[in-house]
Amino acid sequence: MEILNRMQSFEKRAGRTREIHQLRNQSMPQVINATALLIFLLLTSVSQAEERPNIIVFYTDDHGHADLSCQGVLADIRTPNVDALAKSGVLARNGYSTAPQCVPSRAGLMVGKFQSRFGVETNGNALDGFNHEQTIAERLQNAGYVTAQFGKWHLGPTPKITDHGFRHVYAQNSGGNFAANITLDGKDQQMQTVKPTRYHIDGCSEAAASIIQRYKDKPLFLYIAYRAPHVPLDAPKKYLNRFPGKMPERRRKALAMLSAVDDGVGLITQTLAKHQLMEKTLIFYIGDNGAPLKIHKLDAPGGGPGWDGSLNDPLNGEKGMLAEGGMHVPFVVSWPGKIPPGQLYEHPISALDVAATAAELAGIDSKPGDFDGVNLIPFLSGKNTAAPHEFLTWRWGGQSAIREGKWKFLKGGDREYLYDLESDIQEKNSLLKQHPEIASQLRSKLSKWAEELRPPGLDAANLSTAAKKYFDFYLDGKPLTQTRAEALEQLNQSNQKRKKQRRRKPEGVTR
Ligand SMILES: [Ca+2]
Repeated sequence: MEILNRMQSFEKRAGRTREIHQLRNQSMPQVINATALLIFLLLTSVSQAEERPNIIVFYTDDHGHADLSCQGVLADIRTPNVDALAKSGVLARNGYSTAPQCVPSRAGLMVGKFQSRFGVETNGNALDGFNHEQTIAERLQNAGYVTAQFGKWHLGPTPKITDHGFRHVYAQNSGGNFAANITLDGKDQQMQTVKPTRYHIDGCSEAAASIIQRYKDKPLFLYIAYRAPHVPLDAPKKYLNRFPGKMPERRRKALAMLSAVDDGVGLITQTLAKHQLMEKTLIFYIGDNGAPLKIHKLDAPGGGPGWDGSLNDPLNGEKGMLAEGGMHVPFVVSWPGKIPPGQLYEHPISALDVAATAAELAGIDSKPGDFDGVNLIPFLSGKNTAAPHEFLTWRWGGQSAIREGKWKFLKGGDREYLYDLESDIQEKNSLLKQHPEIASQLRSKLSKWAEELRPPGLDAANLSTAAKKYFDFYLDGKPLTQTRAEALEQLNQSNQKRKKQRRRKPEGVTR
């Protein structure tokens, strides 16, 4: 009877009390048969629960495509722990974020739908649309996952992160005060403004490792969004000292911040390994958008906005553009035992795929229109060798783009470009005149998609002055209108203005 009672307690949770009740009123042979059936159901339920993996998303900020050592592009970057993650699974050669800017990119990732469907296309848009959407964290939380957010949010006030499906919050993206309802060692506290006691990247990693330790027996969803290497470039000596060579100071600082991120990835994977959780954990590592270079890559002293020291090589363009440099980002996926190791994956994939993949693995029912992405696991495991997407599409502030196979059609205001990315990943030679029919087909698919957005259409916004300058320089090969010295002077002036403003207005809880 004890086993029966235990089964009843388990099955009650699974909504099967009726079968147990019937079982109590049956004769012995029937009980044996029914018991065998229940034991089977019990075992399969347990195994289904066990099969639901932890899902961890590392999301870096303004992290250029070149800046993982496993990309093999530049020799100065060192990210051994992210390299090991890529080696254990997939390094995506064509991994994309949904926008060349923080807010829309994060909104798309969290909801799993292209963000202009709910009106969050650029940093300046109101977040009402986002606030009405269900995030993947909410869906996972409803499905029984323990959910936790670390680092940068940028989708509304940090104390409200819990309204978007995160039970635990350790929101820190600057040296200023931050909002947290857990301590560094993963214990609960009231949501409160907290003074930092660690470098923000280290604090996020430590808190995340504590949560893994605390919930080692439960399915977890961790969103670890380091504000790195986004400005202000604030790496402490410990990390700066790892890069002693001659180089621009902004480069050294970016390398140091990314080294702190890499240590964090190492701490998380070691914590998972310590509890034999690596094979039970799907990990994504994705950049939110390309590095800002501000054309000149000024090594300007005094911090402030400008080049963040990261690089998009060999891609053309930068943050704020739908050229490859703006949204073709570092993208790694690992799930030992489920995704074969050592893969370079060539088909284009998107940050939108994170939510669709997570929902499917968590057994969440979804309806058409819930997600724009796909479950990547059949593709990355090799079961399905087709391309995960027929095409990928973007729209951001007067720019729009579509990639289908090797072709990319890009539109900025009235300007149009067609690139063969297989032979021209640097987007140097537009083939619009040579292949007008391909451009026309892609334009028509892109237009059709854009009709579903809010507001609809390809020309819903104008190309900004800054973007016009970028298009002139990166895509149209026009000479620069501003010299390096003039750009430096302008940056220094804006830094001084910002410092004065900051003195007048002390920093509060980060947004
Ligand atoms: Ca960003």
